[in-house]
Amino acid sequence: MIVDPKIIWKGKLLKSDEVDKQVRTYDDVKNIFITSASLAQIDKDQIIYEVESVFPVPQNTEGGLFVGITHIHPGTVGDEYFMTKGHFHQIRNRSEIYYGIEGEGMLILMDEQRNTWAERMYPGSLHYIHGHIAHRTANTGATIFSFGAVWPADAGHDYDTISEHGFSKILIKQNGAPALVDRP
Ligand code: PAN
Ligand code: ZN
Repeated sequence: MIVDPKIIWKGKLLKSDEVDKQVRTYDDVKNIFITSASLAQIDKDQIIYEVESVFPVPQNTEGGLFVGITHIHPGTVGDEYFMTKGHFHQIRNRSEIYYGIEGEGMLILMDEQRNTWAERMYPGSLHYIHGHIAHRTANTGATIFSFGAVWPADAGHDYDTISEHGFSKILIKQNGAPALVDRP
């Protein structure tokens, strides 16, 4: 038997019978930025990022994989680039693959000892995110930054640790270029 693929992943297009779509506005994620909302001068409905995902197996399936695409809009809040919330995986040892598709960005990584570093992302760049490493992405370009991700179906997302303590470094636009600096 020969059948058509159930998922099409072509550039920044992810197509399947059921694509889950999440939209994160500034109002949804304003607390991830150090810059206070009163100074930010950003519309609360401004889209910061969108995530489209396909879940071929139920959540928490051991051995299963999920696939998704994240589109981060261009812009800054104060001098902080638009970015994702970021998370550790709930099951800490679960790793993940990120893949740069369009535009340019940065992958910000932090271990459990709060050491933070970053990798440039661009079309064709591939990033192996080891288990026990928190990950967040930022758009450092002037156009939409899109990247693909593949992660274990049972990884889960621990957002609380990051929303409580943040990453130990933040990515800011300094003299027009990205700089990773200590969180004030
Ligand atoms: C990604 C992320 C996606 C959005 O699919 O979930 O880029 O970032 P936040 O989940 O931090 O809002 C992934 O890392 N999945 O595990
Ligand atoms: Zn993840």
